[in-house]
Amino acid sequence: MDYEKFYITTPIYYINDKLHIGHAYTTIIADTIARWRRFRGDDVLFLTGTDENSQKTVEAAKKSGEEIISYTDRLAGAWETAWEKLRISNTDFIRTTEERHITTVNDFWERLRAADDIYLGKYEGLYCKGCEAFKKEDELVDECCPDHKTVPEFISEENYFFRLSRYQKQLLDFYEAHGDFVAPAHRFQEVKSFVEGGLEDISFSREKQDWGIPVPNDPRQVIYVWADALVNYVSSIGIEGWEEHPADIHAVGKDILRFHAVIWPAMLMSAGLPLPGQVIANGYLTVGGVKISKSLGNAVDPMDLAERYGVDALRYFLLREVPYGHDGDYSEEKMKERYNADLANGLGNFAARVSTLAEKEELKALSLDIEFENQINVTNGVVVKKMEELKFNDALAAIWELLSFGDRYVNEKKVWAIVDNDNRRQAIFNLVMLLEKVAIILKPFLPETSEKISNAFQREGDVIYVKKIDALFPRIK
Ligand code: ME8
Repeated sequence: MDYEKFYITTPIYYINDKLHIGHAYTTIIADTIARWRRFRGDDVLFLTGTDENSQKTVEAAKKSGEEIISYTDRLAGAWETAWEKLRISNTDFIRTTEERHITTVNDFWERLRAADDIYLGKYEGLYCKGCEAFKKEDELVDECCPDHKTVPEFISEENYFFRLSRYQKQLLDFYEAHGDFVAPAHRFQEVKSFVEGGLEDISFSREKQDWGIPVPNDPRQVIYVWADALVNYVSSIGIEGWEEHPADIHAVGKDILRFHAVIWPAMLMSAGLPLPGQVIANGYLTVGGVKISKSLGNAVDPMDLAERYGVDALRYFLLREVPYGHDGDYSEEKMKERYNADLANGLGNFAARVSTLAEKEELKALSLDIEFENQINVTNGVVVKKMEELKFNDALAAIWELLSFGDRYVNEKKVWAIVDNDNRRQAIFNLVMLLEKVAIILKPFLPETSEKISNAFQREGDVIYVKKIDALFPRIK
């Protein structure tokens, strides 16, 4: 078969706590794209994992009174299980404490050093532990990190630096030549302005830390979280694998876009390795306008939502409710509203209606009425285009328009009451084909539901049997 390789990644997440809906959001976006690509025939590598070499891990282990190794094993296991429960279709799960990663980080460091891009210097400045990042005064609000609402710590130490400043022109040229390197476009603009403003060399190691990957040939220092974490994308497939086919898409949140769109490409340039195809950044999920975060204590548990509404309902809500790249506010009322209106009344009701009509008939394959054929083609075209534009919400809206078209047809034709056998069968055949098409195209978005609907269809020769599809999404009060 003639398929193409496609490689997509999520951020590797910190393990100082269990996951919340913000992490699930980015991972579900990446999963939808991964499934979409498979659906279109690509051979997909999909990587997620855990970022363990952080002071956050040390503190969290201490807090829970565990040895750090057993703590990291337990938490990484919990994240992996959570992704399984959410039906995430990742093909690899990387932990930064794994040997394959440590080896790659060492090789990578060697390459940067050989390019004369690593030097020892003195760092003085403010550090936010929540972000694991150095902050400038003008990034603070009331002297606090705007994301973590904590006062950063003043640090003065000897560090290894990365000559990021050297890459300003190369980065700008690269952005110029790759007009969709960052999506959505407004985020790319932010990245370009930042780089145009000038780049300073950045600290790539930390002193006096007892947890993390030691700097090669200088065990007094550990490699700074980001210089370590970003390399995970290469560790999964090896340097040779990356040279052959680098990541096509890094899916991240806007908080870490600069690391991925500025520092990471510069590191790859320095290492003489190819650059990823695209970095896509989602906005923040908020509650009452405030970013959901572990440290702010306003986390929403996606596992609880998946339990109560179903995994597909959670996926549907996140993909449909929030235009990609923008912030979106979460509330249980909105979740329930979407669920009842679009899933219980919309898709669920339509599937029940059509399958009820169809189960009483012996349906021979007919040719589809032209208006159905047209409508289905239009939907297909819109979905393909919207997926290219990362407008998941519009792609879903288009599928729901197709459902409404089908619903209107049932009502207007009063299909259940058509007396003429041929006419009735033709009408029902149209509807069955439409429902089957919906099930197929929903596969990347709502994998479980798609499967449930498809399983209700059975073909024997040119006869199609349809089983009744009972409440896919029972109404929730
Ligand atoms: O930053 N809304 O890990 P992290 C939307 N280890 N997305 C959110 C979100 C929210 N409220 N909160 C978190 C790290 N996210 C590093 C990454 S990658 C080489 C290293 C998502 O556990 C979003 O994707 O803090 C964000 O970028 C990521 O979780 C941060 O996860």
